[in-house]
Amino acid sequence: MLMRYNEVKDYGIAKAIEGVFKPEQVCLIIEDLVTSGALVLETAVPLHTAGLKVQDVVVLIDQEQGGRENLEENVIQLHSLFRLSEMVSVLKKNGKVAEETEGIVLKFVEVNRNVAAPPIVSTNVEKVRVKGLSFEERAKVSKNPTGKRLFEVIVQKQSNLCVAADVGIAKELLDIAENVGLDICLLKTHVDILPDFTPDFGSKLRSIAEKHNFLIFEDHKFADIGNIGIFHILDWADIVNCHIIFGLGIVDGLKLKGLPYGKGMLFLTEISLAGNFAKGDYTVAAVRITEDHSDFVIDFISVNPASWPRAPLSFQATLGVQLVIGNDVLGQQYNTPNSVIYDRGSDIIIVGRGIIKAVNPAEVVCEYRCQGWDAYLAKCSNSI
Ligand code: 5BU
Repeated sequence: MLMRYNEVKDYGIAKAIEGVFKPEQVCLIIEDLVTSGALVLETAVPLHTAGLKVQDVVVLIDQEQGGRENLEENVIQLHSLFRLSEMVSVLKKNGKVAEETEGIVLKFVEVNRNVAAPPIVSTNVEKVRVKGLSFEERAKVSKNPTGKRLFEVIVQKQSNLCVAADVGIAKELLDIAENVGLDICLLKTHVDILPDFTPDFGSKLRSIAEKHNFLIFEDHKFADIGNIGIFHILDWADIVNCHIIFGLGIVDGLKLKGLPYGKGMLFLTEISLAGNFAKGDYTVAAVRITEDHSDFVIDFISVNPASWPRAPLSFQATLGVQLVIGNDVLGQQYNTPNSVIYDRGSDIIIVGRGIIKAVNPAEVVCEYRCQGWDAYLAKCSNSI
């Protein structure tokens, strides 16, 4: 009997799966009910990654919202004791629920039958490693001008490293940009943490970016429609990001303002912080939307791209990277450059404190850059 936890805590067993097992053993998932199947797939991925074979799931009730079909696509068979529509009809026949209740439930089933297909989590691969597209190939197929430029810069500089410049003041950020600029393809900023922000910040950062040939990614996590705000982010940042918790208006809004200037977007599909809600149906919806905006959306911020069937074709940037695996007290979950790029199939590593809090950032940045690039080369030559 194994238990799967939603998040890995830094206390207790500190593992996603608790129990005694051997790789290659067959593991049956037991759930109370299934709707779209997203939760079962979320459970299946760490089990699969731990070497277990997941082929069947037993549930009490199938709510008939696409779960059976979605699981089948991922080679997992659903066995339900009851289907919701059958159950309500039996209850009605035996006088346990009113005809009206039966009608409401049957209507619910009918309306939601095809809800939310989440087949992005593939468990039917023997190994999660994927052979990635090369950056040269990505540059050729990218529909967004900034995306194309980013891939070209990566190739020219042989660097798939982005530094997250989370520092206290603007002057420090500009110093970091100078110090690490030669080794990076992208600099990530959080402009709203700079108490000394002045309107000339953008032009100063841009001139460093041009000198050292890197792009600027403002990790603002736009959410609401409305305008871009006091930082004039689209004047100086090449790439922005957003999530869609508040709906799709934000994608159209940013595209309207950014695309005429060739700007690009990295879409938040998964988050590296423990206990976040960017998973399951959210991730599915986010991936779908990006497909409709490929002129603007360069691709994704993600954590586990190897578990997506289309991972080899999509471009992924991943946060939560340090030279050793671990967590911080605020829930950041760290993986190494190799595990992020080679094992999980990401493309760019985004490193913050691992570099900027190092005694000598300029030295450490080389280590990350080499590890990230070597992992990329290994991934490209991967014959799996
Ligand atoms: P770190 O020092 O490498 O943990 O910095 C990570 C940075 O990335 C920090 O700016 C976070 O706000 C940011 N971040 C993240 O950690 N995880 C995510 O999924 C996203 C952003 Br999106």
